Amino acid sequence: MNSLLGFVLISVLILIVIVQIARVTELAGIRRGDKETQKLTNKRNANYMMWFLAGFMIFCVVSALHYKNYFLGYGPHTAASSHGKLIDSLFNTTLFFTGIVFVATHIALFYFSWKYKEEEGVKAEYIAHDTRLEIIWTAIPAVVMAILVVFGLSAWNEIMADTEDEFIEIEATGYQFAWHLRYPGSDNLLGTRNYKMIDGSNPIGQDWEDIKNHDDLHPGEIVLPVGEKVRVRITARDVLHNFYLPHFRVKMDAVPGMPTYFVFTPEVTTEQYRENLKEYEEYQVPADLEDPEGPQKWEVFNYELACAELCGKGHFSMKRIVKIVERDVYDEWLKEQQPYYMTSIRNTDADPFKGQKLASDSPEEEAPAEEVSEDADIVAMNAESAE
Ligand SMILES: [Cu+2]
Repeated sequence: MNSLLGFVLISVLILIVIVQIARVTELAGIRRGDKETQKLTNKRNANYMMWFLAGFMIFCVVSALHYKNYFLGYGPHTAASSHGKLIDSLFNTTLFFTGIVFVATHIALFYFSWKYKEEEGVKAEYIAHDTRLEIIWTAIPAVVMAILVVFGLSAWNEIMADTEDEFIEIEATGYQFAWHLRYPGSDNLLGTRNYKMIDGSNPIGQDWEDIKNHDDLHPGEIVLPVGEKVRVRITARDVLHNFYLPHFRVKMDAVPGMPTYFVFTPEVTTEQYRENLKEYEEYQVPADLEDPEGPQKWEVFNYELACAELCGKGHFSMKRIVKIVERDVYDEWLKEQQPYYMTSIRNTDADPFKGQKLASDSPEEEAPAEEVSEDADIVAMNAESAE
């Protein structure tokens, strides 16, 4: 942070010095009233344009090459989901065409400033209209854009198609400022919600009359098995948020009152991703610079869920860890999670079934009763209804 500040300060100072020198030179020229000085300045400025062009182009290429292993889509950061590869290739196609335009227009911009600098006796030509030119600079971008749109649309339709196959459904609700995550529990069904029911003990407005809600889990992180299709239901509680899993190329707006979704299949476990990072120098450095003996960057890598919609001053804090694991580890983890209803709602005033027996809240395959809750009454009840 300090070195960055120093760099910015020095850059500003150098800029001020250059501007001051230029002003002094200019003033000296005006005092002399010299036409030659004017000519010289024009020439010098034109040459600066060419130097800037060369420097700028070299800077772009060198910095891109230097940082390529940090970019999504390059080096170790190839997509960790099956559809992500399609997005990456689409991105590279777009980059190819826009790259050509970027280089060509910048060369033209600075070259023309050099070539058409003021010269004595030369007057600029005035062209009001040129049909051929108009056709060329309309047709070429139109064709290129059409190609990109066609590719993009077909990829969009492929990626956004909802799934008929078997999938794991989870839910993410964005709010200022965090994600509330929900897993369907042992019945594999997410219970109904109603925003009017949101209160201190019911953060996403689950309807406790709906028994599908009784086994729903509220974990603090996303854990998913590798190679299995996941459908994420995405909603928001207050303002626009955006469900963004950069490493999986998953990105979808979270809109209050309008549920959206995204279907994807993670293909690389967190462990494998770390192993891939290990191969690259950039990640073989200490994760914490203050602790050179500590773990290296690749060792502490974690996938993350971010909010990609600037949603307020706590926007940055919406990060959540995402873990992709083998199926058995996932099953283990699932077993450890406790239904929110059982731990926080059951037999409180918010529970519509307070004091009543529930046959449905303990299906046979559910974890042993003592793991579900410490509450002795519930344990007894569960044992009863399981018979
Ligand atoms: Cu947000």
